[in-house]
Amino acid sequence: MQNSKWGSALIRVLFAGWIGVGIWACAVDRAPEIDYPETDLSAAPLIPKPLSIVPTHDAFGLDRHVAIYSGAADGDFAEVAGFLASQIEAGTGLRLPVDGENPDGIHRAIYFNRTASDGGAGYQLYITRDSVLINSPDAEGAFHAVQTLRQLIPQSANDTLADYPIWPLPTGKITDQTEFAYRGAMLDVARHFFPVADVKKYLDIMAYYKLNVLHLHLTDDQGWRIEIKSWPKLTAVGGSTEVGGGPGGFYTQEEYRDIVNYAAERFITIVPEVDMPGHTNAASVSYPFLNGNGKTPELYTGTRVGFSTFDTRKDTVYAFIDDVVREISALTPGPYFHIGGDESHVTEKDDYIYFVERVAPIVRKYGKQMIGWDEIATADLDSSSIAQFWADEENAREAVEKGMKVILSPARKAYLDMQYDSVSTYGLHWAAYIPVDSAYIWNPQEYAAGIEKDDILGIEAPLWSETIAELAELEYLAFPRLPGYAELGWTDPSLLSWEDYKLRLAAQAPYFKKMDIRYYPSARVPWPEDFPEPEPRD
Ligand code: TNX
Repeated sequence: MQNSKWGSALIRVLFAGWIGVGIWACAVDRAPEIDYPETDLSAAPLIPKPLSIVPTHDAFGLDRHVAIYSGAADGDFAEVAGFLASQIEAGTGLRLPVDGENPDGIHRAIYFNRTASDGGAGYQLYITRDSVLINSPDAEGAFHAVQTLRQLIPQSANDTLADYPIWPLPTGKITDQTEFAYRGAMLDVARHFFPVADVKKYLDIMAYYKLNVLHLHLTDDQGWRIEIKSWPKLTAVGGSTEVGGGPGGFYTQEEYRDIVNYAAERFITIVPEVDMPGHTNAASVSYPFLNGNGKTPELYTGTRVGFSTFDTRKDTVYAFIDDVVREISALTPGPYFHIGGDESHVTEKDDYIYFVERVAPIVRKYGKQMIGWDEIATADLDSSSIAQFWADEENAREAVEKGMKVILSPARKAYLDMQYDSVSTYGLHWAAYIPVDSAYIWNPQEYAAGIEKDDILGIEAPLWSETIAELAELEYLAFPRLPGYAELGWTDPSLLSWEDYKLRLAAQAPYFKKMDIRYYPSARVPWPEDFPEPEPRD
């Protein structure tokens, strides 16, 4: 099965390569003979690690003589080709023509080629001395190939090979596909608000590591962060502060749409979360009827959890929720709506279950699949809902028994807001201290008894923001742990080891620097010696 699959894939690829070279022969001049220094594709510090790498120990010279061809009549491939060109320009200054007609002075080319579908968001990348060929059944796979290619571009050009700069890429063949369809990160923009630009930077970095879901925790006790036109006080009142009493903030619908589009250009799905029936103080301050206790609560800027609840037996609460789900769903092209559902400590158990079972059809009515934190599995739900396992393995197993898929975010391994150790700045430690190696050394497919690969939609690394107010602080907690979760979501676990990964992680330092990421320079990672640690911002 495996063999014949690779066999037919190989024939397709050879065929496509042959066509590609045919096109190339018409489009390009003769390449000058250049003696490249020895290269080894298998030594490239790629994250996530690809399924297979076969090095051929030569080089493709990325230089001003390269053109990009997206493949005729493939609109979505052309967008991916354009993304590649813009990233090459940002990294090297080279402005490579995309789909130009026989541009002058072109010696080499990067070709996109659509192949028959074989699933897995996968791609093949063939790098020879004269061409780079990206084979994929769809634009998503081609986009993943582009990320691999970006990671192969040296940080600085070689200026001694010719009288112009050349960035030599190691040659060989990479065959790759993902282990899990859902490879997520979460930002809590409710405890502290983070503006659109910060979210976009996170999306840029996520895409580089092939993460494909950003879950936005949009509401909590301390703040409501998304404009709802039919209930304007949610943001006018509920969005007006944050933990510590800062000014808070919120996304207008236009800004949220901008985030959604920016993510979509990077093949990232936005999952909006409105956390209910607990974690709802900000909503109830804005509209006091929601909590049903006759009291108008005050804005909350502390960090306690589990003290607020909606009145789950009141029809007007569901009319409110219907409006919220309708407006957010209309702005969200992705398939999911996250209802929260965690830590509803002051909601009676019966009321909680009644609530989840009443919200499920509302989410379905607006065409979305419901996700909730693992507690929702205690309600009577069908297999279309998804449980996000964060704390209670029993809940996760209950979800699996109901045929629901599970997203793995176990707090002891996957919570980016856990401190690295007892002296590291920022973060909490209620679940664990999570040093960089511990964050990586676990197998999602074996983490919880009774939860098998087929039950797992994917993994997600949440970043709660009680202790972080600025982007630099957010980055301190997310990096360098985030690329490890990207690898756990993407790569076959049998290929992974910390000893190998830590070297590839250390090699990310120049990328972190280029992106101005204020990462935590953990001593467990052998960072390049001549490389400066990030300076605190300001
Ligand atoms: C638990 S995880 C929470 C959040 C907190 C987080 C802090 C989850 C579903 N609920 O409300 O922010 O711990 O680590």
